[in-house]
Amino acid sequence: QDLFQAPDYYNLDDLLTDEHKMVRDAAREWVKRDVSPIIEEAAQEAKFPKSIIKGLAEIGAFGPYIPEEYGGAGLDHISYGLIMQEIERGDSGVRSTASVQSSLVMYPIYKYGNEEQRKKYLPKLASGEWMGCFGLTEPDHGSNPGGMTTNFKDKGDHYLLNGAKLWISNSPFADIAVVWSKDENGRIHGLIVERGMEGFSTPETHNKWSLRASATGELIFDNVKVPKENLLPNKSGLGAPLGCLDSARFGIAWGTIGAAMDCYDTALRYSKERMQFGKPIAGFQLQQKKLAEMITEITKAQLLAWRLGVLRNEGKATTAQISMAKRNNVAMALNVAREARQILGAMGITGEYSIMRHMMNLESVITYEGTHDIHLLITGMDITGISAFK
Ligand code: TGC
Ligand code: FAD
Repeated sequence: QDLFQAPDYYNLDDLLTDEHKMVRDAAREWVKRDVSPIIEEAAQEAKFPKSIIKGLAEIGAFGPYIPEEYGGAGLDHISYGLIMQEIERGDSGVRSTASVQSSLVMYPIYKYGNEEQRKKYLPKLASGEWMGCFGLTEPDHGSNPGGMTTNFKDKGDHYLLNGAKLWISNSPFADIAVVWSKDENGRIHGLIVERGMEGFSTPETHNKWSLRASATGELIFDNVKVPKENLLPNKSGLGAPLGCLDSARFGIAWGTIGAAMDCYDTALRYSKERMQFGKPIAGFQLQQKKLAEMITEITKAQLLAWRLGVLRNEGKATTAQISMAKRNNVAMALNVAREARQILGAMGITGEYSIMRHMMNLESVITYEGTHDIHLLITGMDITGISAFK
């Protein structure tokens, strides 16, 4: 791990500013020092390593692009992407924690919340003192969140919330949840639900073979009285949660490059050292094909992410462009992980190396934040003008 080199086959560093490189290198150093040594054991034990929360906050992973006046790091979107890339080089589950906190909890509070809500929640979320989660998916509504049944009723001085969310990252330990639910007219709104509110529970989901170092769970609302001041007032409708997903999917498009880089780097080094038939396996054409295709795909993914970052900084990146990059880069990383694992032979299935863990993690990443199929259909809808969902 200490020898990790991020492949930069097309000199993409030349496209980055000094600030980008500084932010990325700080994240990389932290991952090497504080994540890589502990993450395999955490994954084996299926425990979220809470010790890393402070470090995540220190490298600016909680709200990188949220303005400094609210405790964020005030960086641009490429910096956000680079931080996600470095974290996911360590583990997709750790990146999940950062994605959720930044894009799915801080972003909606910043964008759709009022000034009191921003001041109350954002600084504590940026420092990691409070952790958040994002409740959109329900047991019967995953790809189609617009069909959600979680709902709230206006009871005069409070809202009464009922329903359930499933597959929620960070829910078992989160202090607050941004919950999407329908009002009496069927309109979707965001509510901030706080741990400790009566009728609110967050049971953990066990037996995952993927993202084992990330805690996943349910959100159950049984007549929860939510104060009226906890409703996010500035946007409603399905577009509100979907806007948050744009930000999280952007981070995943970058993050998965990190997982792919780690797999490639590990496989390249292993192939140069592992001798069979009297020579390093790196000398066999079949292994060179795998490695050459990996670096080609990583390089293409880097270019896609960088350009998307420029567009996002300019406020021009569309949902469909983000979908294309999320879909392409996750699939790329999963393919790289599968090929890299084979290069390591039997060693590839052990926890001595990170590849199998990345591979299993990426099976979640290709499903969450919109499945591989859904992103293809978003592209299809964009280029044809016809929705396959209606
Ligand atoms: P559709 O009719 O297309 O849109 C409904 C309304 O929303 C507007 N809209 C957007 N607004 C802002 N930003 C966007 N990206 C938007 N996309 C759409 C749209 O204009 C419309 O507005 P209006 O005013 O006309 O009502 O909606 P649909 O019901 O047909 O669904 C479209 C579809 C299938 C693409 C969407 O539902 C979707 O993306 N489904 C996938 C669900 C998903 O990604 N869930 C993710 C849950 S969170 C998660 O997985 C976290 S994992 C975190 C981790 O650990 O890292
Ligand atoms: P389904 O929607 O049931 O899809 C099943 C299959 O059908 C998929 O292959 C899908 O592509 C396909 N399919 C569905 N609709 C169509 C269609 N119209 N056309 C063609 N094929 C279709 N959600 C949150 O809200 N917050 C979180 O923090 C969160 N964290 C997660 C963490 C993990 C580890 C996982 C695994 C999931 C998480 N999710 C979270 C949920 C995630 O977003 C959903 O799993 C995802 O959106 C897919 O929903 P589903 O699992 O219900 O699959």
